[in-house]
Amino acid sequence: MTEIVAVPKTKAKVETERPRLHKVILFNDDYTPREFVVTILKSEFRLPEARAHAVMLTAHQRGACVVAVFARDIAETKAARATEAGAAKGYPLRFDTEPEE
Ligand code: TYC
Repeated sequence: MTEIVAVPKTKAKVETERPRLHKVILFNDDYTPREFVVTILKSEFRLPEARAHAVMLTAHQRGACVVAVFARDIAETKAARATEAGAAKGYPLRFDTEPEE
């Protein structure tokens, strides 16, 4: 028996894109104490004191500031935990995530 095997002329090209990193963004509000924001940036995001203070100040002055970038699930978990830490104290402090370009 003669078997006819069709050989594909083109080779399937497998391209896996690297998963995008996600930014954690801190938003300003009128109620959360500055020191509390700095404390959260240090404890949840491991920012050194000076960096935490600079990020807090930029959000305070400009309305928002990128805290750091992480893999998506880590960014989302940290943003949620940090937002919850503020809510637990009755503050409207908000962190969100956004994919990097
Ligand atoms: N604007 C707040 C205040 O004056 C401090 C603050 C800074 C709050 C940054 C949130 O993301 C923030 N008490």
